[in-house]
Amino acid sequence: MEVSVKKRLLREMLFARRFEERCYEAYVERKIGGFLHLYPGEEACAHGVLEAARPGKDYVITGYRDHIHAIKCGSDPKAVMAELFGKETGCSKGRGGSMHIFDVEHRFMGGYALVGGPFPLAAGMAKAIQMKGDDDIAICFLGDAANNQGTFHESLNMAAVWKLPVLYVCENNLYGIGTRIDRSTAVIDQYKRACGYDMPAEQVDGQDVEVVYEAAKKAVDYVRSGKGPYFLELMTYRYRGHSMSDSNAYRQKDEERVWGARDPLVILRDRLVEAGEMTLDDFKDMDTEILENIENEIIKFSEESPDPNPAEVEKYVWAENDPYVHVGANGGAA
Ligand SMILES: Cc1ncc(C[n+]2csc(CCOP(=O)(O)OP(=O)(O)O)c2C)c(N)n1
Ligand SMILES: [Mg+2]
Repeated sequence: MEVSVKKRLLREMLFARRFEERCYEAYVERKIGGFLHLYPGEEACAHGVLEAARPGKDYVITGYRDHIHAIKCGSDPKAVMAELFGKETGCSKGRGGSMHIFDVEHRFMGGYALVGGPFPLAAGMAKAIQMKGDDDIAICFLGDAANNQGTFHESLNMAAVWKLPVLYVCENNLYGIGTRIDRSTAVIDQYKRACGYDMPAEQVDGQDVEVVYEAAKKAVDYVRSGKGPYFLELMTYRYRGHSMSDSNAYRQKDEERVWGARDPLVILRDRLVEAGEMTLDDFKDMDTEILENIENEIIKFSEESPDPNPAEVEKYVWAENDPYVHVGANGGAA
């Protein structure tokens, strides 16, 4: 990987870390409400995989831990933050919040609250790509616990039967909310489960963005060449609790220390510093610039944006034209 790409990835991952930490603060300040699932610790996963693909052109879908995937696809961070603030300028017009980031222009297809929901949706996107004869691919990110849903098995089976251009990426952070993987899952190594659907699968270190990139490049090339689906498992760790309502009391401190010592930003930063490509001061300057940008541009924009107009509460509701579910002004069915 070229030095310029490594430096850009370091900047993007540092931005992702600071963006998410600022979300945490804004939640504590009650500027963000509802559910909030953060990504610190897992940055190398989204960045390594999408760097190897065509972000903004390939179709990307994930679960509720979704802000950073959208931004890497090209979504404006201001529109993502404004969405979390519930503002009209948000990418889902403030109606969705954290779990429902969506940006069709950059082919970021969401943001889903239902665990396992994106597996079949990604297969459907891949089927559409295949029918159109395009060389795009669909990339579906999901967690380790999601693989215990029936949708995982149904989707991987059909993806293999139809040789769909879909890359399934498992962000294995060892936990589904407070349940450690060995208490919920018979087969611990997730990549082995994909073998039941006769597709190539690999497990790699999800903390080293270069390792993720190399593995993803192989996977993306395979899928794009029309050979069918591929399953990539990335071993990673989230630093915070599952969501803001999780006090994170169930993990051993030793385990947190081991993973904390393999921080994806530190791994890449130290590699660049040791190679003489940057200094620690350069890194600090980068950090200061990013923090200022988040505060002066992104947070300011989100705070100053208008709330949605309550009179438009039904505006983007798909069912609004259905006479059987629409509740009219008189309170009865229209
Ligand atoms: C269909 C469904 N069942 C249960 C839940 C509750 N739930 C929310 S997140 C979660 C755990 C998912 O863990 P994992 O897939 O490993 O993703 P991670 O949060 O670790 O990124 C569960 C069970 C849900 N949202 N949807
Ligand atoms: Mg998990």
